[in-house]
Amino acid sequence: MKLKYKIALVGDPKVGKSNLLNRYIDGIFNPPPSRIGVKFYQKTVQIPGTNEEARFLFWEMINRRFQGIIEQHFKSTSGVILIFDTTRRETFDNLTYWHDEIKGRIKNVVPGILIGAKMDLVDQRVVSTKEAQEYADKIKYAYIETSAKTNHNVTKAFNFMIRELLIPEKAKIDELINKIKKIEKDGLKFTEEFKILKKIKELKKFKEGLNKLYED
Ligand SMILES: Nc1nc2c(ncn2[C@@H]2O[C@H](COP(=O)(O)OP(=O)(O)OP(=O)(O)O)[C@@H](O)[C@H]2O)c(=O)[nH]1
Ligand SMILES: [Mg+2]
Repeated sequence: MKLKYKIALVGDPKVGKSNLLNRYIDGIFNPPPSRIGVKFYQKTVQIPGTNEEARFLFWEMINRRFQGIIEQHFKSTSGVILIFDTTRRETFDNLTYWHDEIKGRIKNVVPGILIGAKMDLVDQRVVSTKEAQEYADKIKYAYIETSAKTNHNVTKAFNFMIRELLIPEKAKIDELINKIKKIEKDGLKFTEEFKILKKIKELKKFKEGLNKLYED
């Protein structure tokens, strides 16, 4: 099974998109800024207990001048991370705009999460956890607060996203197992039956591995 996902990070300028990705992928905070139109970050993770891997390609818009490129990338996006800055009210108010943008550009419904960034800046905080959670509930996204600076909840946030992406994958595995189980075993050679059992075992292991992927 080839698992490949493209995930868009969307939100106002300077909310902390790059730093969240830099922290998650490279374990660093505040690297030199990039000037290119669309920036990509890749993460490949081995699925525990199997020889398979899942590939995640994250991308963030850097400059809206690159509209054409952005359109193209949105087409194949499989998940969305919506971000606002907990210290700037307008970045929270603009979420409605961003959410509409996403809905307009991505045809299929894709899973998403909402991130409240810079939670380390406690004294400057202007958006409460409660109101952010309420907005997330409204748009049916999971909500989590992070700090790229202190590395609080960063991996957890991406694991939330991964979990959302894998839910349909696991449903597909269950379907496949059920289909295999329904195969008429009468008249099958022992070796064929053995193969079927082996396949079921493999699929179950794969599903277990997917569950482990976002545990920690
Ligand atoms: N205290 C604190 N500052 C942060 C955090 N994340 C980002 N910043 C700061 O916020 C500013 C913007 O961060 P970026 O990661 O560049 O934000 P961005 O959304 O990628 O910005 P653009 O791509 O330019 O729109 C920088 O000055 C960062 O140092 C955080 O978790 N805590
Ligand atoms: Mg950036």
